[in-house]
Amino acid sequence: MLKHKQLQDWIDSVADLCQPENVVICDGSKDEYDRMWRLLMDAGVAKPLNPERRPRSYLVRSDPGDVARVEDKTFICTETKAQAGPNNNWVDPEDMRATLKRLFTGCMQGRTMYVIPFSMGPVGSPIAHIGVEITDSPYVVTSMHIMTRVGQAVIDELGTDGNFVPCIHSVGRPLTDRQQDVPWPCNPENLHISHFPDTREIWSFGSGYGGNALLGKKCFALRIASAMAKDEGWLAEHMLILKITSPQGETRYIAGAFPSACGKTNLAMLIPTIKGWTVETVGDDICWMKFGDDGRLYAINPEAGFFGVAPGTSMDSNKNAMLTLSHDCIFTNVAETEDGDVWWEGMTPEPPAHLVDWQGNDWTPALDTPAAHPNARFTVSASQCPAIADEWEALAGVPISAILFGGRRATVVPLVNEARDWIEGTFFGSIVASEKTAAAAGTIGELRRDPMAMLPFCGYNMADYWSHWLKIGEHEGANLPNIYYVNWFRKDIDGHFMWPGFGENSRVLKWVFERCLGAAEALETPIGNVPTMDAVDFDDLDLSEKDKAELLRVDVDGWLQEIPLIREYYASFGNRIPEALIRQVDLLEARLKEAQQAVA
Ligand code: O2Y
Ligand code: MN
Repeated sequence: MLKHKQLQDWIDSVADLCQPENVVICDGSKDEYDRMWRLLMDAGVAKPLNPERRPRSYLVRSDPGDVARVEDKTFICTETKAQAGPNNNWVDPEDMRATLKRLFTGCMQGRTMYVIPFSMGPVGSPIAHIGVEITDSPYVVTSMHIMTRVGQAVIDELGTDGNFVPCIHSVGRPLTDRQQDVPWPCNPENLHISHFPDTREIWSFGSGYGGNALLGKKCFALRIASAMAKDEGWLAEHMLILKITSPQGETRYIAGAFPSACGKTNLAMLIPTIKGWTVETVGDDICWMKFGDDGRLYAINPEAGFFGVAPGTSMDSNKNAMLTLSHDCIFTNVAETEDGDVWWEGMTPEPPAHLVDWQGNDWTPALDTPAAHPNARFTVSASQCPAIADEWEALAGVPISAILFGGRRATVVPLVNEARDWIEGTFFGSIVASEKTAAAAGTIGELRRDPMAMLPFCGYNMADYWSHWLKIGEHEGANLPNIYYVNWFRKDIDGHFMWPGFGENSRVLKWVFERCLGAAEALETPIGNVPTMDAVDFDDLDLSEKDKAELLRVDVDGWLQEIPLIREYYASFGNRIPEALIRQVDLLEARLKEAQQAVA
């Protein structure tokens, strides 16, 4: 019996509904972790990797129909459709509750119901929040052990009446009449990832994979937390957090929002190519920021681990990640080598001659299917990262000096531009986009907007979220971070990337760092402050003067072509769009026209 009556009542009510064979309160111990792996190995879904190659690590193969988070089965259930906004799939809460009652009734029969008390953020941090996930998946228990802080300390922190976000998860495959289990039970036909932002609840049914099932991550730390943050005056963002240190030993913390699969983990673990500079990791995916007494925004990484995409990760693209993965790691849907290790596309220039692929079939390079699933993942404790910053678990968080927004833009957007103020920065964040289709010369490819990289993760109407950002800018006594729009993905007319990326991105971070210190040059332009050619450290880079100028050029005609697209995008949010953002478009257009006329 728990001391927290509301928690105990809730556990009892979920057990009544789901009818599990037994209930286990998780303690987060090593013993519990090992016990889960024994269950998963007995079920035939997990196997230990060669301990000489990858100590204490496991390979898991999911059902081929359950390999990624599923946006079209992700729902936001607010009282009105307008509260969820055009950025979300809305379902009336009453209707969703009826559906969930039907799905969850008896859904854990023949299974164990695990209750996982977890903290998002270091236990006791004023920026952290607590959740409790109920699940019938031992794989989820192991992953939550790594990705969050689980156990008695969390129950103690809750005391008798502390707040927690209830998160209910089932793979949706009851075992009735001693039915034989399958290795990876799931129920994709009835998938529902449902969020109730008003009551701060998450109900997930039918998937055992990643963002659908590890409910502390996208469901809590972004969708529910973004709604909490709006009501409470803080920010829950899809951002990495890094620490940068100059050769003089000065440090600054930078947060960065980039859409999924745009290299956030690589940037968070970057090894600078410029002499004397270091970058350390605080977080690679999610950032919670609250105001400190000094008016600055203090950030924590609410997660305790990394759940990264394996394909493309290599000693070249992310050495720190590769070293992090050398032991105590879960690999899901990667390929297996003959000596009991793992492999994925991009890990080495050439694939091994023979592998077992992510579905358990023999694989050779002659086949035209990938050996690892493109969304194959590693799950690993952040504490194992060689680049982890000492203060990554600081209870007070770290003060953020700069925020980066980035998308994948082959055209128009320069390497970096700085917002003149918070409002302009919010505007930049709101228009971030990636090009879906190739652009013809002088045109823009079809744009997929992903404002603040939050499109799949904002738990309410995106226009209200922008209003919230603007309100943060009005916080009394606020001493806000600078905001930057960055683009590593500019292409030349032959379609080649113009910027080398990876470790060379440290050159942009250096300019941002120096701007925060008031020590780097910039030109005022229609799109904010852009570095002068000399202000970016291009030393020893194989770039022509023409390339450098092009990377920093303000493409006045290109930006002017974007103005009607931005207006059209804003119009899709109707009259909820903040006036201040409409004004930003007008101001930008006026400045661009002035610049155009000055050239003519
Ligand atoms: O496909 C999934 O279930 C995971 S998605 C994910 C995982 C880690 C970090 N970011 C993401 C994302 O989609 O942004
Ligand atoms: Mn992400």
